[in-house]
Amino acid sequence: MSIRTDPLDLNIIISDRERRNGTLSIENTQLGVMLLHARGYVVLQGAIPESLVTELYARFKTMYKDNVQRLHAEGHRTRFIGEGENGHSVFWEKNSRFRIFPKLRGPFASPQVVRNSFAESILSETLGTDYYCKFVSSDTCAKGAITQAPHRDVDFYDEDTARGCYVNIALMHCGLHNGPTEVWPGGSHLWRSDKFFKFNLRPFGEDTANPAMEAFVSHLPSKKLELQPGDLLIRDPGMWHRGTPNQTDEPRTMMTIGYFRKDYYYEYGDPFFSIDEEIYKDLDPSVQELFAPFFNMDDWRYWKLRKSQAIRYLKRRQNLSAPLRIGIRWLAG
Ligand SMILES: O=C(O)CCC(=O)C(=O)O
Repeated sequence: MSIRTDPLDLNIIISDRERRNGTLSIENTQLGVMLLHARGYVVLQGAIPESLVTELYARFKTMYKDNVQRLHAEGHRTRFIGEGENGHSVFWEKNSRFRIFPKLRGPFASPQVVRNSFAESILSETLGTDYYCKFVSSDTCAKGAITQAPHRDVDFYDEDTARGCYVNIALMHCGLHNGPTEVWPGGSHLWRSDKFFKFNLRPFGEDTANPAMEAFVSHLPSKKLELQPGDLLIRDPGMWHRGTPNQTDEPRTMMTIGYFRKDYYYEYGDPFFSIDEEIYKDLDPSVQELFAPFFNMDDWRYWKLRKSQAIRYLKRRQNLSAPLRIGIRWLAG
């Protein structure tokens, strides 16, 4: 009896030869690029060595525990918690989902994590060789998290290719039992915004119920993705997806890193949540290159980021005068 494999589970298994060379073969690069383009995602199985995943996960668990304590200390009054005095990570929590931005030190700064050599050929073919990294974060789904609304993570595209790629790295078994990411496979370059807005389907915003979108996507096939520790998922942030609940007591976690084309500014996330001047200087040159636009005053992204930071800072301040509030709204566009 033959066992049929779901084609949506078919991905790239890195061969011994590719592992020795440290890069994907031309055939696998082409397959990866096409799957990302047409299906919206591709998984590179075993892209991160086991010893590194073990170290990442151990460090992550400490950071998570620390942050849960910080959240409790705040009496859950705030959902956004900035850098602590002891070099704590920036994070926020919504409905038992944590987005934590680790500092790029130790294993988190490894080029195998931030500039993975197997993902490189797929990313540079999709985004151009001069793509940049906007943020390094993690998605943790703890017990109590609810099913998110289906959403996309990026504006609609006018052009026929993705403007960015999200990379998720599983730090543990992210299975069907502990809150898998559900995706609606498909090339997002085919989706057009006008119908969504005209029919009030609200393509963005995962944390508020979206019955119209739920009704629509219930007519489309979806897939809950399963990742083994060290698997690396590359996905188009325009592909519909959502987080699902974790029924277990152990929070499910994976890293989430955002890469973008050099001519596109992605508002979400901030590289300075993970790096500062000092950390930047210590980074491997291949990783440093990904953040260089934010340290170069001649680069437009340097100023764009400073402007967003200033607006974010001002928005958080209470008791602003009315003219200042209007000014901020105008600046934010
Ligand atoms: O954690 C996940 O599985 C997905 C989370 C997600 O899509 C989000 O928070 O935007």
